Amino acid sequence: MKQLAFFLLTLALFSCNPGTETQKKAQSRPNIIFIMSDDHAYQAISAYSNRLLETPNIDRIAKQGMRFTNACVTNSICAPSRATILTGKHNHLNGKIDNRMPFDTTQVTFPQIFQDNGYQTAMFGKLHFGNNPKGVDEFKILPGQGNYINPRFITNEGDTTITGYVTDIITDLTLNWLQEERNEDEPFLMMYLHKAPHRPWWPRPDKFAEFTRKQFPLPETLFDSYENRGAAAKTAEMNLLTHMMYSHDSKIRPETLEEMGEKVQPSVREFRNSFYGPYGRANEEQKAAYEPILDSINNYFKANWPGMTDREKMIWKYQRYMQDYLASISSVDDNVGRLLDYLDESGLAENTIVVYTSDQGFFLGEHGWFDKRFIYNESFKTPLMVRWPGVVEEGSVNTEMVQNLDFAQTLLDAAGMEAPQDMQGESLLPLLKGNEDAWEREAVYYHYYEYPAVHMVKRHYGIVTEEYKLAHFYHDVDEWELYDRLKDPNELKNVYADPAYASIVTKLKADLKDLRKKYQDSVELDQHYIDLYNQ
Ligand code: SGN
Ligand code: CA
Repeated sequence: MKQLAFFLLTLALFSCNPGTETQKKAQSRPNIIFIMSDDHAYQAISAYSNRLLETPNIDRIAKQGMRFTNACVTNSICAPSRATILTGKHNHLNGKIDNRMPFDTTQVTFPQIFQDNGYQTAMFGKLHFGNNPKGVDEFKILPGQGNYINPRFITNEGDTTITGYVTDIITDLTLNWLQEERNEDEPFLMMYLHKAPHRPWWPRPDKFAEFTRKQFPLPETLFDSYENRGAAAKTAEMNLLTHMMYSHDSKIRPETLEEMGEKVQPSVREFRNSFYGPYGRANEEQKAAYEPILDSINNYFKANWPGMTDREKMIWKYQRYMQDYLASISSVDDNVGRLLDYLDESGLAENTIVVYTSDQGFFLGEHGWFDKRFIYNESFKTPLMVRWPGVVEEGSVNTEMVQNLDFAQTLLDAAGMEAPQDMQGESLLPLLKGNEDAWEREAVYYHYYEYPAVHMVKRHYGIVTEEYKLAHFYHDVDEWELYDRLKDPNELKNVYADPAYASIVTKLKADLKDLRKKYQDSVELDQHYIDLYNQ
């Protein structure tokens, strides 16, 4: 009996040990799926707010992991945000201050470190740099912004065009790599990068039909007149009524506009290219699915637009905008669901970190705007959710000020790799493990550059704490703005000159100076980038 018990115990220990070891090894080298959408506002994720849309699949990541409510970017624009994510450095150091500057590929990016440490790495979707990505074994990326319909991809083996809808295709490529191409014995890093819901918001035909039947609640600040704000808000060109384009954005056919002549502005030639550029890629079968929906939008416009007041026009444009933007996200959500289902079915879910984020936030009619760029909340903040079974507590919420600057170090830390000394973020691992005491950051630094350019948002940098936001618009103008984030969450009143805030201004200015120093930004660099831009 004793002998049998001993035998069983030895067997149990023996069979247990390798299991635990494998588990440990797997836990220390988890797979990573980094999902990033383009311009996906947190206001359009139901884990944050279901005012506009249900996103049950993206919400699964939040429900089974951690949702960050104060995640933000260092510079609210596409390619710079991606450069910050990849290098773990602010744009004034990685040099990718705006969408135009080339990305310096001699820099170390975090996928390269994964690759060097025995991870398989892959990237599918939108990167936005002209250069091919480094550090990824396999990639199929959209050139520049890419296209919604029948998109072209740059790959290791040359260019290819794939028939279909971009969000579905990027997911097909991702799933195919996971199922067929990777080596099951090694961990992987997958960069799964959606183009949607970037402008000009072309949904898949079925979603287009579904969402054009919906109406959405208006944001409180849709009719903002930019009083009590600075010059930058007043001169920005991203107002729905004034700057959103009929054809390019609202899907009014150039022919409709020509027919209406004087009743619409501005010139119709501009609309033809921007409408038939993206839509002209559709084949006959695809067009047949879009046409009836385009007919109904166009017929409504023809019949009603000339008689509408400005207020009614604004509301109509907002509804058209939301219909297409949210329909595009609905496809992202379905496809994230396909990926999560596969992770569950294959058993990969258990040892895979899943991150969901966007390259920045977006205005969904708040302040009457679309687009991003500003340090103001809707564009400054970005969605962030992280699922890691057994490590991150299910359904947890974190309110700390974290940034896209932190992503590289976080993922390296999670996989047990050393981050280069010159990365400027902080690993979020303590927060992910629920150890908030280990987190000391109280303020973040922001710097936007792309001016003059589309949407005309002036250059500015600033400091943001949970309570306040102080921004300096330093180019073209010399203006400061201060917002009391707790008392004025919609950021409608610049209180910089209010004597009641004088001591706060003094303190924040000193802290901002320290932050600029800490991150090695300076007046000289500001000027350097203005000079470079003017060359
Ligand atoms: C395009 C868009 C702009 C957008 C920039 C940058 N116009 O120029 O509205 O601000 O990209 O976006 S569109 O012709 O594509 O509709 S970013 O996400 O790449 O930074
Ligand atoms: Ca973007």
